[in-house]
Amino acid sequence: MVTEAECLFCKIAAGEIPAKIVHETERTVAFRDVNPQAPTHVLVIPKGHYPNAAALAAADDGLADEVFKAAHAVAEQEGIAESGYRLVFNTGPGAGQTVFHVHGHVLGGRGLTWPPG
Ligand code: DGP
Repeated sequence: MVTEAECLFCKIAAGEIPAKIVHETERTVAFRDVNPQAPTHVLVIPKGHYPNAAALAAADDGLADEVFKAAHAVAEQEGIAESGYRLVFNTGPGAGQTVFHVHGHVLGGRGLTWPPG
């Protein structure tokens, strides 16, 4: 279990580790993925530490709404809101989650196939 003190995305949110930030609100921040899988690949996170999407939803304080709104704002800013984009929250190791600070992947700028791998 990763503690908040050790959490990579907490450090990015705090500005302790550099990232290409593209959008920020009081409680969220969005930055480019270090290993992009599409022309636009941005990660949207709450600044507070929640290990996954279920924990964020359980917080029930409007923060999940803010993360969704921030993701759509990123899509508009990146010019992919009209053509379509994918918002993915890998939740748990079996789904491919590798960083245990909830993050939504905003992916777009190319045709996206279904089902995902
Ligand atoms: P996931 O597999 O859903 O937990 O996604 C984690 C993503 O985080 C993965 O696409 C790569 C990205 N990532 C990992 N380390 C860093 C980092 O230090 N900086 C940035 N910008 N992205 C990172």
